[in-house]
Amino acid sequence: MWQTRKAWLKDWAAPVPEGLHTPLQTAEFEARQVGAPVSFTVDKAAGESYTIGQAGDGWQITGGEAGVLYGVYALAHGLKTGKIPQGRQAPFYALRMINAWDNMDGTVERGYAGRSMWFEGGAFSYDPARIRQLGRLLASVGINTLCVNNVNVHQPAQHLVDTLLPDLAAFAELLRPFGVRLMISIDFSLPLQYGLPTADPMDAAVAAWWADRARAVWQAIPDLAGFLVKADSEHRPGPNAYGRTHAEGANMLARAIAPYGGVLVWRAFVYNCMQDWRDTKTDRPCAAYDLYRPLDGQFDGNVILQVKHGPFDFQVREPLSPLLLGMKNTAMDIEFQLAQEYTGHQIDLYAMPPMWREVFDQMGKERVRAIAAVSNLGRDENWVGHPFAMLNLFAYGRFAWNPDEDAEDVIRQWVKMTYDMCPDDENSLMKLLLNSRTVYEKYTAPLGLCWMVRPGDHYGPSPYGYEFDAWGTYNRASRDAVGIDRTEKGTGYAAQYPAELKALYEDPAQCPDEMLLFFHRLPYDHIMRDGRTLIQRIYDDHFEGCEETERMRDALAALSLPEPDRTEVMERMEMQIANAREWRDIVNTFFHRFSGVDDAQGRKIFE
Ligand code: GCV
Repeated sequence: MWQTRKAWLKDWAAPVPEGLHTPLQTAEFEARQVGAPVSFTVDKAAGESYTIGQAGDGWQITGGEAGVLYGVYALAHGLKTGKIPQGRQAPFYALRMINAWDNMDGTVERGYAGRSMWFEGGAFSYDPARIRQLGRLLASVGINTLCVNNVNVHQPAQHLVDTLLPDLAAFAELLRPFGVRLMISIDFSLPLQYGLPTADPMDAAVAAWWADRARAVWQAIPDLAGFLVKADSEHRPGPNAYGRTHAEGANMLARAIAPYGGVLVWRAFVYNCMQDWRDTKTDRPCAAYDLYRPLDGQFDGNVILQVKHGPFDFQVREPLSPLLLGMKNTAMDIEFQLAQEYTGHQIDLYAMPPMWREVFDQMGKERVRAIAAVSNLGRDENWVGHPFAMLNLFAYGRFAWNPDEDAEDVIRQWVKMTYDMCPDDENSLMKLLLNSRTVYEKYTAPLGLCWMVRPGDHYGPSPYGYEFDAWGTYNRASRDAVGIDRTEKGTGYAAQYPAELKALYEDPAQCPDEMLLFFHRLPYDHIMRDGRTLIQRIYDDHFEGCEETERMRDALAALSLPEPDRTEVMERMEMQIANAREWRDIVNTFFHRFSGVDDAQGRKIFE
């Protein structure tokens, strides 16, 4: 059970009792575990903010209704890490979401931590004690919204807006005392299932149908946060079928839910997934900007356009989505993926804070109004499959609250709160995690090339697996060169960026190495900034990345990790090493066969 494991909530290991109804009651309960008296002053106007002060031999927390709960968790964390927040603390983003891709049959799309925690057999099915602990888990890192069902809405999740409403309401009730509100994913074509001849957003009967549904939904769950919609994306229905724009589609839904304060989160993950690989003009990364930029300013005030952080799909390395820089008059949120779909399936280590730091530094935190992340949680005893994958959930909460967080500092906090280790071990684990993304990147897809992953499950190497497919996912490796020219002379993608960035990316001599093959098609003998050839750099990264996984194993083995984490971590490390070897050998052989160039250091490359 969770209670017996070492985790950052280990001081909060007692089960959460039934009968808590408000965040204040939860705060009062949690305060009993702090080990010193805590008193609360609630000022409703303070919302989610809080201030922690000393009061005699105890503590005084002042804040809004949810704020006092965040305050008590912050106090507990601070006592553990030695850093109690000073002064008034308030979240930078008001909407801090987890998007669960849970299906009602109990499966989790791209889930690597077991089955759904709340769905099974086409119905809600859960252990209420576990859901209360989920509430604590989310609240303790400041997450305030959970979208319960997959953006790919399969039956019977369509009934979340009618016959399943009582079940949804009961589920919402369990999370409400933790300040966590629900959201649901809806299917744009739903009116068709209910006998309407069309789902055209400009049809008055369709709009009335949605308005009626919204009334019923908010009557059952008055604090529902809103609807999340994947439309015209990967065969999902949407407004395009009726010749309508995405602004028209989103606004119709937004107007239905506006009277109840609902937000309409509309995903911008739209591209042609039926592309002919022979077509070299269509370039998938261009798609979202081409579609949405002309609609800038046309969305209603309660629409939030949800944009994945990169223009493809959570690849190991992508540049920032140009949409995030280009939409000046549209409320947006940025979407991250905690589920490690392309980043090692919660088997391989991939700590995300360094990536998020880069994203916020490049984008500017003000560019988006909210933040979302695809969940990495499941029914597994340790919630996340790999014990260290919890770091990503924790760190996501931290960045959602304060996007100025420092990656190293967040990782260190998580280590401190999770394990009782000597400072040397703490440091060594922190460094290993901080470096884990670079290691993963080295042994997988080189220099910003994407999609070298096995089609379907997206684990392990398959350099040509997506090459002749319809998904717009090509590296176009040949005897002479690899990569796609995305400059103005090529697909023009780089021109979607502001001038300064465009200039940087357009010039192979300035383009950051890690993005080089994302923006350029280059010959294998292209000389990199450090003097190595492109092909040698590919070989070196793959050999080094693989060797580094072995060094990671040795470093981990030397740590004083508690059981069962130690066994789980070491088992997964062996799987990671095997995966890294597979990547190294397949990618190196792939490029050796094309280029005919031998490794300058004479290391083993298979024929
Ligand atoms: C939920 C990728 C994933 C899909 C996912 C989709 C999305 O294509 O592979 O599983 O579907 O992204 O974000 O909608």
